[in-house]
Amino acid sequence: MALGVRDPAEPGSHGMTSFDAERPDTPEPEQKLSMGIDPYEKNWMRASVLLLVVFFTTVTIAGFAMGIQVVGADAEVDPRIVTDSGPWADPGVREIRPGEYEAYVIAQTWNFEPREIELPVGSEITIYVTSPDLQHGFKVTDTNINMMVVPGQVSKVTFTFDEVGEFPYICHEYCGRGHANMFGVVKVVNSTEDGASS
Ligand SMILES: [Cu+2]
Repeated sequence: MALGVRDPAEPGSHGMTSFDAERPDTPEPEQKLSMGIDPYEKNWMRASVLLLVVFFTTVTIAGFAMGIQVVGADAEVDPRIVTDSGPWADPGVREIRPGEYEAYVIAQTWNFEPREIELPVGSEITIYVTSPDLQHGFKVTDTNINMMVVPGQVSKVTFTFDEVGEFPYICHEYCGRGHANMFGVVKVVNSTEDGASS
């Protein structure tokens, strides 16, 4: 027999009964180890559950109370033919109602079409941007207009320009060699000036 191992058949040994008698004592420490969760670990678990609740709440508020949605099918276009017809065939600014404008902007390597959007001060503009080639960005400086432009989708933002001035717009998604040349400008002019689009 190996050292320390008791042969139940051995004369004088207690056989299995001796093991059974010891059993209630031995598994106890093991049980305690597997059931116990460290207080720090518990706190991390609480924190991660709390974070999930926070994320879920913000997404719910954004989606239902603020109406922030991912792009739906109605804002999808075919990037291969988008510039062939409709407003995208003639990008630019149009006045749709007095003091209300819309602009269709094409972002493509490596240019914006149009490169200039002119508006009378105080007017509201809805800007639609799409890309026929690759991913670009559309950010108007000194405003909170900041959109990703994804081929096949139309990015849309409505903004009121209350200050006279020039607000350059740039591509802020690196799109290749000519990326740095992708810029344009929103010119907000006094409504009395003649230059405003009509
Ligand atoms: Cu770019």
